[in-house]
This record gives sequence, structure tokens and C-alpha cells, in this order.
Amino acid sequence: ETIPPIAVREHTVDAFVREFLRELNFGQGVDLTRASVNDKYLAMARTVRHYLMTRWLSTLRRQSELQAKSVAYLSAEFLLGRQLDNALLAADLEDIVTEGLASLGIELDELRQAEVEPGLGNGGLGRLAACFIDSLATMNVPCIGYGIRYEYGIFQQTFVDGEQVEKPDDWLRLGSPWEFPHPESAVTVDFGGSVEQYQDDDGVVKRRWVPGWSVLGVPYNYMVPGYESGRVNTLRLWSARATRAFDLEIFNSGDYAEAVRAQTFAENISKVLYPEDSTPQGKELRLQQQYFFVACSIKDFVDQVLPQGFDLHKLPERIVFQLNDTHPVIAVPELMRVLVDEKGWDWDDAWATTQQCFAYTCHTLLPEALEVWPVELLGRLLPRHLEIIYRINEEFLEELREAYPDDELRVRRMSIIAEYPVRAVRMAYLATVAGSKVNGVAALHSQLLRDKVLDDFAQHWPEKFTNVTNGVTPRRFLKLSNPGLSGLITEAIGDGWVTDLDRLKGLEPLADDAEFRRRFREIKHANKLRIADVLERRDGIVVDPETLFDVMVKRLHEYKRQTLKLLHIVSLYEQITTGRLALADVTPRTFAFGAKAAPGYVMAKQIIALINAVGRTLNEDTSLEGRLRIAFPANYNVTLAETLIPAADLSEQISLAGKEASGTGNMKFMLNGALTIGTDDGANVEIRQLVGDENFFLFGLDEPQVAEIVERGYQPSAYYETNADLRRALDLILSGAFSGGDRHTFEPVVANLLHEDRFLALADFQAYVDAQAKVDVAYADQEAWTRSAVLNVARGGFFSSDRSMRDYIDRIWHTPPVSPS
Ligand code: 26M
Repeated sequence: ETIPPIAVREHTVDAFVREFLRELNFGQGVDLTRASVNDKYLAMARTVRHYLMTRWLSTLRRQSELQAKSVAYLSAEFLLGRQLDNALLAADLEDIVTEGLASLGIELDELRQAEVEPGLGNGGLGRLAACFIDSLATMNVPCIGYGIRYEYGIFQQTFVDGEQVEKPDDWLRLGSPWEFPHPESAVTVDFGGSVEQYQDDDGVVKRRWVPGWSVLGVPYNYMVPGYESGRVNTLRLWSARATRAFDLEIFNSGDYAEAVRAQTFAENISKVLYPEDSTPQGKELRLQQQYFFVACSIKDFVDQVLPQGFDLHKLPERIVFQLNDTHPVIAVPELMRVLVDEKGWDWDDAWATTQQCFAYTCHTLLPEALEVWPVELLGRLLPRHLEIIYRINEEFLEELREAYPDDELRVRRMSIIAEYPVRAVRMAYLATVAGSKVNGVAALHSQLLRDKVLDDFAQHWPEKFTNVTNGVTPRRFLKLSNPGLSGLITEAIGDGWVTDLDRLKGLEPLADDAEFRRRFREIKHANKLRIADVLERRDGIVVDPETLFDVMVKRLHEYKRQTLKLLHIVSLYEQITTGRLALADVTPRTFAFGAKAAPGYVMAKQIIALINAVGRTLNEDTSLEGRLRIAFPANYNVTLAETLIPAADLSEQISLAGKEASGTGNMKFMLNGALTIGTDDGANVEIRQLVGDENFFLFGLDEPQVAEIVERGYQPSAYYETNADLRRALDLILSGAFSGGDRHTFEPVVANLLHEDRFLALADFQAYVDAQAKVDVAYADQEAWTRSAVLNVARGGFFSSDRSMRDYIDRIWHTPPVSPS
């Protein structure tokens, strides 16, 4: 039997130029002299992806031959960032494309700028998913990412008079060259209706779902190319369409307008990413999204990925579904429904298999961020799933009553169904009961999960709980984003670090090498020039590359405490303007912020307005001689992160201890040679352990201290009364100094700090100011500072997402790598 060949592209400049022109002429239908930048970008991107096609097709072929166990990463978000550079790197085409385009008079960089980043995520959780699938492809582990192809990603943030105004993110407007739609493989997803009783052929009474309506899920495939691995995995995102039946029925009734409305209704499901990242709103459409992508994905895996006639009892040998937070947890009752209702399995059999197929990652500690779905809503949208959840809970509670016969209180606490304020399903509990493993995302976070959020469960199943500390991909966040530093590292230790980041250890001795430090500083400076240029063009913001770059970029949330950093800045300003601090004693700094607020999060939006207002005042105050400036570019995203982080001297990781599950920006800064000022929170704990106290600016309460203060009854106003600098800073804001004399504008922000301050910003103020003073002292000694910066890079290897993936594989998935040929 002959094996049909797979086409191969020739790896030369001439071949590239030929293919590029072919794409431009035959694909875009334009000739070079009339081609727009977008035409050229699309043609080039399509040409580049062709170079990865051979690997993709052989990966798929090999997978169906070997039937190796795969990871299915179920995530409502994949925050991919721009694709072109990553694809060029994977295909090893950067030089060929640069040269080929140049021969046609085209600059690669101009085309790069034309790519619109797919912002299909809110922040850390979505970006983590993107790093993980990059690492798995690089490490040759079979993985399918499953998610939603939102037509609109995270909103575009603009500032109008300093206030956040959201614009829709129409990322598909100019077409996306990276996706492969497969409408012929669409699957049907049901909703609503009711559950009926019936007798099967043997007269056994059973229950089944009679759905009320359905939609189609159309898969869009994306390549996930590994770096130098020869493997290209698949990311499959689902897009909602109306079913034929759905609109035909209405259409035949003669109501054309109604038929078109039905179309719109179905397509709404994948229309837009919800921009909340910590306070789930319990919206019906959000639950529809969750069930939609999860039902599509399970059906896809069972019917399309597995071979025909596969014995589903062996499912755990072929797949592990990793639940990225609770968003996909409805997959648990869905798999039960498929096995029990559709395949006719008995309950216990189905439950045993289901439990082996799932594992759950928790990404939060904030109680308000834990998803609960009101029973009323679930029952209306997914009546059979609600019944299944009830049955799971009944059997679980029975098990608990046996284990704790005299502790009914405990049993009720652990119920998957909450009774108050409305009867609702606690998705984190369902995930914990169903999953074979539950993991937190940093050592401290996993410990707090065991001790606080899920303590009853950890006592019941101690072996279920584990930690996997997050990581970031060194391909995107070091090699591609910081070519200067990457080059220097490779010169020093070879290029093995790109796939084996622990090798950065080899840089440690060079921290004591003056010439190496000089070059390291030179690169940091060049990176500052680069971001200065970007900020000027992108936002019209002027920054001084000769200053210390002090950077805080992350979602705007009170627990992350952007206000703490702002109070420090305001305090410095207040001391300067009142003459208590001489300008000559101020370390020139650029304070950079990047932050989006959830559109409904009023306090977060006011904090954004306050940062902008303080920024405006400082930046316009010539008496500061440019020594303190605030740069707050709108619409912080992956693309901006890639140029901003490599330019940073100081990384702000100042959440209240016990609130930030991990953080991943902190790791990106470390790997790019910034020093951290941070609390004992999330992965900061591990960063500090690895880099050493002398290379980290630790400040603030630790988690047990926070717990104690809160227990005793925290009084923020006491700090206002006893700390004169703090009082003056808050009073200055209240005076209207940053709001054109209006005392009301920022009153709610200050009042909240004074009377509530849920995240103890005032309690940590003085410690933060003291730590910042130490930063100034340390920065004054540039040699010592650079030495610390080099050590941060050298000791950051642990934070590669390749290491995270190894930990998941060893502790949870047990999916060995598979060679691509
Ligand atoms: C939920 C319901 C409705 C709409 C949106 C959501 C939702 C979306 C994203 C809730 C939470 C979301 O993300 C939370 C998140 O990003 N958590 C972060 O995860 C990172 C990766 O593990 C950690 O590094 C951060 O500490 C953690 O805050």
C-alpha cells in the first residue's frame, strides 16, 4: 500500500518569493504594484503558514497511527497575541522572509505592524493557556486546545478625558490568515427543553433530554507550532451558527425576518468575550458559551478524534481534559450525559470513567470570583445536566455522611449545591469532586487552597491536591520580545536555553563580569529607546529613556493595588511641591501603567481616571523638570507587553498577600532583567526564594498577618491619622489638585480607602515607601543593580512554561512525549 505524500516547501529565498507572489496574485487577487499593506501581510502570512503545513499534517497522521494519550486543554480563553513572529521562528524563516521581501522592496517590519492580535482572553488565565500550548508543542506532547472563536475579543480601551471608554475589538475585520474553518465538520449543540421518562428496549425506566433548541458549532483550526520540535499541535476554536432546522422551520412559516433573527440569536453565542476577569455576573449567555464550547469539544473528541468503534471504557488512556478554572466545568455532567443517556452505561461505570478523565486548575482565591450558577437558570438551559449534578451531589453527600456520621455541618458545607442566597451550583466544588486532581497555580496559592478555600475537600482527599507553579514561554517572552538580551545570552552560553531554560544558570558567573554587565545595560537602554519610540508613535506619550523604568501592567483590580503605587507617586509629588523633598534627591523615574478595567467595575474605572489625572498634572508640571513622569498607554495588550517588559528596570508586584494566585507578568519581568518590588504573594514567593532576598525588594504584610489584622477588625483611618505623609497624599487628592479644583471627582476612591480598604493598601503604605527608598539607593549603584538584574535572569529558568508542563505531565496528565516522525 502506498502512503500518499505530503507536500513540502523549499526553504530558500527564491522559493519563498515565488510562493509569496503566488499568494498575492492568486490568493489576494492583486499584483504587487497595487497591493495594500494588508494584501501583502495576508499573502506573506499564508505563505509562512504553508511552511508549517507539512509538519502539521504529519503530526496529525502520526497521531492517528499511534493513538497516543493527548491533553485536551479546555479553556474559555486563549490570549494568543500576534502569530507572525512565532510562526517565523517555528518555521525558521525570519532571515529568508526578510531577505525575500526586501528583494521586492517590502519591509518585513511594516507588514508585522499590520497584524491585529487575537485578544481572545482577559489576562493571566488566557495568556497562561497560550503559553501552555506553546510549550506542549515544543516538548512534543500531543495536545488539543479547545475554546471559543469570539468574533470580538477583549475590548479596545481608549481614554476620553482620562476615563476608560471601551470600543469593540473587531479583530477579524481584515481577515485572519491563521485560521482554517471547517464548516463541513460542524456539530450540533442542544439547549433548553425538558427531561422525559421512558422505557428502554428491556423495559428499564430511564430519563432523557428532549431539547428545546439547538445551534451549530463550526470548528476553526489554528496551528500551534513547536520550536525546533517538528510538531504542530492544533487549537480548535468553536464558532456558533444557526442550524438548518432552526431557521428552516421559521422560514417555512413564511416569516423571513424571524428566520434572520434566529440566525442572529444563534451567532450571539460566540459573539463576544466577557470582559470580567474576577467577578462573574451569572449571565445566561455566558453559561450558553461555556456549555457550547465544551459540548462541541467532547463531541469532537469522541466522534472525530477517536477512531470509529473505540471502546470508551478506555477513554482515560487516550485523553485527559484539563479544566482551566471553572468555566468549562459543565463538561463533567456533559460527559456523564453522553455515557449514561447516549451510550447506555450504568451510572457507576460512567462516573468512574468520568472522574479519570478530568483534572481541575483553580486560578483564584477571591471568594467573589468563584462561579456559581443559579439552579433556576441551569435548569432552564440544561435541565438534564442539572439532574445529573443533583445525582452527583447526592452520592457525594452520602459518601460524606458515611465518613463523617456526626458532622452534618461539614456535609452541608461541602454540598455542591449552595442554598443561599439562592439555590445554586458551586462549580469549583463540582470540579473538585469530579476531578482526579485539583491544582493551584503557585506554591502559596495551592497551600491556601488546601487550608482555606477547599479545606474540607483537602481533608477528605489529601492526595487529590497538588501544586503546579505557572510559567511563561521563553520563546515569545524572551527570544522574540528581547532579541538584544537573547543574543547576549546565546553568545555567553549557547542557544540551548530556548528549550531548556535552566541553562540560564550558566549566566551567574557573568554577573561579576564588568564587560558583560556593560553590555547588559546597553541592551536595557536600547530597549528603553525602542519602547520610547513605540509610545510616542502609538500614544503620543513622551518618556525619557535615561530614567528608571518602574512598570505596573496587569488588569485593574483593587486587590492588585494600583492605588498603592499611585499613593507613593502622589506622596513624592506632594513632598516635592511643599519643599520637603529636594528635586535633586529624587531618582528620575518613569512610572508606567497598563491596565484595563472590567466595564462594570466602577471603582476600577475611577482608579484609572485618577491615575490619568495624576499623570496629567505631573507630566505638565515643569517644576519637576521631567524627573517624575507617568506613562499610561491605553489598551495594554500582549503586543505592547512584548516591547514594554524588556525595557523595565523595576517590576511592580504589589497585591495584598494571599490574593494574587500566582501572577505571570512577574515571571516575564524577571526573565527580562527587571528587579521586583513585591509582597509575599503568589509566585513572588518563589521568585524571591530563587533570586535571593538581596536581589528582591520585599515589603508588606504577609498572609498570616493579613488574616490576623482582618480578624481583629481593620481600621484604615487609623493609618491616615498616624502617618503624616499618607495623610498629605490623600488630602492632596481630596483637595482637587488633580481634578481642576473639583473636590468631588476622586472623593469615592479616597473614601473607599479611608473607610473600607478591603485590600489593606493603607496598612502597607509605609512599608512600600520604605522599600521604594531602598530601590532608589540600589539604583544609584548601577554596577550592583546590573549584577542583581543579571542574577534575576540567571535564576529565572524555573519559570519556563516548559517546566510547568513537565510538572503537569508528571503529577496529573501522564502523557509522555511522542516523537513527530
Ligand atoms: C468569569 C465569568 C464571566 C466572565 C469572565 C470570567 C472570568 C474570566 C477570566 C473570571 C476569571 C478570569 O481569569 C482569572 C485570572 O486571570 N486569574 C489569574 O490567573 C493567572 C494564571 O493562573 C494567575 O497568574 C493570576 O494570579 C490570576 O489572577
